[in-house]
Amino acid sequence: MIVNRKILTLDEFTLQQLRAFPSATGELSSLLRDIGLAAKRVNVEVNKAGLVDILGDAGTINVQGEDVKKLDIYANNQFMGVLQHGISCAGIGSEELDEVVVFDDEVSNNSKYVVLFDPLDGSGNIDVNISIGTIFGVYRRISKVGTPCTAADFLQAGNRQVAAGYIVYGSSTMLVYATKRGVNGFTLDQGIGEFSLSHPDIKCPPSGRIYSVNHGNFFQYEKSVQQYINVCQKKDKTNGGPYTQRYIGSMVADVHRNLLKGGIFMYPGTTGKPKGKLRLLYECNPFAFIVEVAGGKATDGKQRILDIVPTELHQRSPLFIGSTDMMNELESYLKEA
Ligand code: AHM
Repeated sequence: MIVNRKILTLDEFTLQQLRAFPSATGELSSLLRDIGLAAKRVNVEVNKAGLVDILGDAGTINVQGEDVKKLDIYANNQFMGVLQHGISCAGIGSEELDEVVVFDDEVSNNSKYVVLFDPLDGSGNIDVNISIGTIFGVYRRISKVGTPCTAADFLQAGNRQVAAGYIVYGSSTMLVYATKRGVNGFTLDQGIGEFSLSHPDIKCPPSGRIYSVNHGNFFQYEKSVQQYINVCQKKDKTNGGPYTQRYIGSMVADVHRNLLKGGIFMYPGTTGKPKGKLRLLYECNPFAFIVEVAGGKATDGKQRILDIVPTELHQRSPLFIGSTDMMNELESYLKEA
């Protein structure tokens, strides 16, 4: 008798995917399960924020020169911890850490993956109860399996990711991950404490009506970006509009919404910061991978995000990402410029 399982947990889903590839080792599935575990732990603490003394600054400044919140440190330690004690990861790079961490023990040295993550993105929003998130990208290492991983393993172009995902700690907590085969979303079922498949095979609608950008920086954007924003504001029934502007200031939540509903998210360079604010390895690459697998596009305004070969761990990049039709229209302005 075959029991009809309508809702699969994250573990069941990854195992089911494995069954389709009898030669697969299960390392990636195990890594995703580790990430799911860390996400559940972070979720518990995020939900306590306000009740216990986990808010506020930890009194240190991270490598980006920003104040580090206590919950950032907690999240960083949880994700690093599960990956270090798991069996699938040779080392990690984190937005919170100056340098990569090479795990360098027998099991880790024999693992074929490295992971780059932003443990708590949008953390400026923690103390006002707005959605925040974790973002991660998984790469197959280029150094020899059996040896400690190296810095070069972390400086690969985003198109070398084998998987990427994010967790949004919001009105419900969701984990969304992509492999080249598709994008799937899992909602945390608090009743059983498991991520359960709620959004199978996510596709980014080719057109949308939401544009997300920090309007406060408008006069610091390049003319072509300003022109496109003006176009968004002038859309009406005659030309695919009206558009609506939605910007939470928490990238995970902003891009998650646009991925499901259709839309474009922009963090352009400004006169003061030509490369913008977002980090290529921890924020842009994972989202570019997810959105492309879902059918959308992601560029830095000049080239595909996933084709950029990084030179530094913490380098920043402008980001334009979202529904294909909206991206094409934006690109027509950027090209003219
Ligand atoms: P953080 O790493 O300090 O949390 O900053 C990243 C966040 C993104 O989630 C968001 O898209 C962006 O910063 C918002 O920046 P701004 O306030 O400049 O619009």
